Amino acid sequence: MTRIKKQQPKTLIALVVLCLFASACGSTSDGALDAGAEAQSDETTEVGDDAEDMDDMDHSNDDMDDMDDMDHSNDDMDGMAMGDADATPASEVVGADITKASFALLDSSPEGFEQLDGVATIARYEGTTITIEFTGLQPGLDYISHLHAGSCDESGGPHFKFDPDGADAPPNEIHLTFTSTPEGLGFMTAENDMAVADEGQSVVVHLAGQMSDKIACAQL
Ligand SMILES: [Cu+2]
Repeated sequence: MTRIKKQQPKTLIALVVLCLFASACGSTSDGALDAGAEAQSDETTEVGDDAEDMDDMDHSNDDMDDMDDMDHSNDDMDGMAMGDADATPASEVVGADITKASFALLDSSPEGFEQLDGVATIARYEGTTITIEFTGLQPGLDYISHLHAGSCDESGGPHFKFDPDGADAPPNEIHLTFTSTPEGLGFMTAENDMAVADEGQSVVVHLAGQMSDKIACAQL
C-alpha cells in the first residue's frame, strides 16, 4: 500500500507529461487526474509506455459501468420505500407463488370500519411482492400496513423481519403506506428483494399513527 501511495505523484506527473505530448488525451488536467486514478486502481505503477497509457485511458470506460452499478444501488434504495402504487401488483408477478387472503376486522379496530372489505396478495419468488386493496375505509386518511410474523389469531403478532436482529424498518420489514380516496378506497404494492418463508405471516392494516388500534388482518 505505502509503496503504491508513494508512487502516485510520479504516476500523475508521468501522465500529465504524456498528456502534454499526446493530443488524444485531451487538454484538461481533469482527464489526467481520471487516468491517474485508473492507473492507481489497476495497481499499474509503470506508465512509461504509450501503449500502456492508452490501456489506462480505455479503462476510463469502466467508469461508465461503475455508474451503471450505482444506478442499481439506487434500486436498493427503492426497497426503503413504503410501497409503490405503480409497481407490478403481486397477482401479476410472473412465475411467483401467489397467495390471496381477505382482511377480517380485529376486535381492536376503531369504530367506523364496519364496511371494510379488503384483500392482501403476496407473491413469493426470489423476492417478495405484497399488494393490498381495500374498500370501505374511512376516506381521506393515512394508513399503514405491515407484514406481521404471527397469525391473525394473535392479531398478527410482531412485525415480520427478514433479519430478526435487523432494523424495524424497510427493507428489513415490509411496510405499505397509503391514503384512502374520498370514496374510501385504498391500494398499495410493496416489493422486496428478499424472500419470505412459505407461510405463517399476516398483513395488518392500521391508521397511521395509531399502531395499537389494529383495524384488520389478512392471514397469508
Ligand atoms: Cu402492523
